[in-house]
Amino acid sequence: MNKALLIVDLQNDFCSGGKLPVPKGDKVIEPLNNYIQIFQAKGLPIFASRDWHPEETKHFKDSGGDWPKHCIQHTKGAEFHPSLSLSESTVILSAGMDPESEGYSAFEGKSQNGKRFQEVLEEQNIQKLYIGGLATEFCVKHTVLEALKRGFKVQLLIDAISGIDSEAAKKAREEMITQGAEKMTLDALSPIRNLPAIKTGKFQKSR
Ligand code: VGL
Repeated sequence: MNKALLIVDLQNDFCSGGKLPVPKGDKVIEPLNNYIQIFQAKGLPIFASRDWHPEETKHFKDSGGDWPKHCIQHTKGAEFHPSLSLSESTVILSAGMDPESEGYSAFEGKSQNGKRFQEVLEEQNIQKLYIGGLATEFCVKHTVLEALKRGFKVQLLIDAISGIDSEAAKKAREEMITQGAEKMTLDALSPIRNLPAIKTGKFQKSR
């Protein structure tokens, strides 16, 4: 089964100092960088979705929506967080471009060359997605549920997601699991990474 990593909306506006900061949002960057490293080492594809809104959309408060303006195309706030170590080969999916849609799901996203996410996944015969990012109860949830609905297997990276509201995030997590997502952590994916490094001196002494 072909696997891929999908990082959802790790953008400046959802991190501290941004327009719609997710509390503890920055904390998922380090584990995500570890997942990136693992997938890169195995030569597996990595996708990063981004909220990519026009100046005006029904998603924003000033047009009757729920949210302050955030992740406006080509602004600093819409850039991926500088500490996220995405490589050149990462496929970027831009979502939320339709002013008539909330655009929460990465499946509404399109790659740089205009292909729908579903199309890109089919081309590479990817059937299993490892999903982490922000925010648990919005873009992560909508993306995970949509992936399951479309028949993909989903591994939810529970050590690399964070929500805006902790109760809502907890509920969203439960819903994703009930619908068929499996919980995944760094330790479970790559236990070998967490072994303490061998200290040569000690090693020599104990022989
Ligand atoms: C998101 C709230 C508003 C998300 C996007 O990326 O989860 N949340 N827009």
